[in-house]
Amino acid sequence: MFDCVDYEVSDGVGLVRLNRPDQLNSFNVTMHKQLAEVLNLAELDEVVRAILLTGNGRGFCAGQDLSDEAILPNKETPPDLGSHIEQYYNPLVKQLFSFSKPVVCAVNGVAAGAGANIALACDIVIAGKSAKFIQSFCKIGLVPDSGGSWFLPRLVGAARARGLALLGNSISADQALDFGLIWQVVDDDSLKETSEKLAKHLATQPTKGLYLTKQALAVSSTNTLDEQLALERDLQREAGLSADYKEGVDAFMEKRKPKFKGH
Ligand code: T3D
Repeated sequence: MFDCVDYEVSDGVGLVRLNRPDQLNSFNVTMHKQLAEVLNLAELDEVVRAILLTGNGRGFCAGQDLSDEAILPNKETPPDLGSHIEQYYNPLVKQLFSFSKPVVCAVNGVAAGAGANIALACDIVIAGKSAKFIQSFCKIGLVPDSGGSWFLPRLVGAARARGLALLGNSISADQALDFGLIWQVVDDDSLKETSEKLAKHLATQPTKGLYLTKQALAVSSTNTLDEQLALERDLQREAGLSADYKEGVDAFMEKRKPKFKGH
């Protein structure tokens, strides 16, 4: 269907693979547009109850394609990176972060610049042992974007966020795990199987309840305890009306496995 993004649906999972392997899946405008289209399809498709995002080839994503005309410096008309970010990266990060279904990211190789931070916008990040994470922005005079300056301090704390953002060091998957940046590291050979298994599991779970859970977690670090308790009350009220809540309780009482429908 597309050339820069592969998309297929299987067992309730929308499998999205960035597909510019020769450029380490760095973003050009076409890949942005195709990814946005695929994510919209997955959001609207009731059959899809989890997303798995990964990359083709040896890299996950090397961030912005630095050879792309749209962002090249030293032209007669200087580039407006702000408007490029507003048009492409910000909507992408918002969409991934607030997706109504769980988003698993399988980091199959280097994740640099915006490529590192779109992984952090996903709900659960699994990396292959050889993956690397690099906040490359500082090396080319830019600022962490794609939510990096928001996600990093929340995930790893202020000191590590500063170090990562100001030094731009490449950190290994194991170090990313140790820092609390990601959920799990697995052998490269088992990344595909492990991440697909996890996404398939999530696709069988109470999708609505998971979405409400994401909403609670998304705002907890800026809410007061009173605000968060009030939000939990409201979200729980909504969850309590779902068919999956009824199914979960019925299955427990009947000592059987629940069959969640996602609503
Ligand atoms: O408004 C805006 O859009 C601004 C937004 C910016 C967001 C950002 O993401 S800024 C950060 C941009 N990304 C980078 O600075 C990373 C640049 N890449 C690298 O530093 C290295 O490639 C890696 C550390 C990621 C991987 O290194 P390595 O040694 O494994 O691979 P390589 O040989 O450098 O790259 C392989 C090929 O991919 C190579 O092409 P070639 O020589 O085989 O034809 C290389 O040019 C290409 N490639 C890698 N990254 C990019 C890229 N081509 C274009 N843009 C890239 N970002």
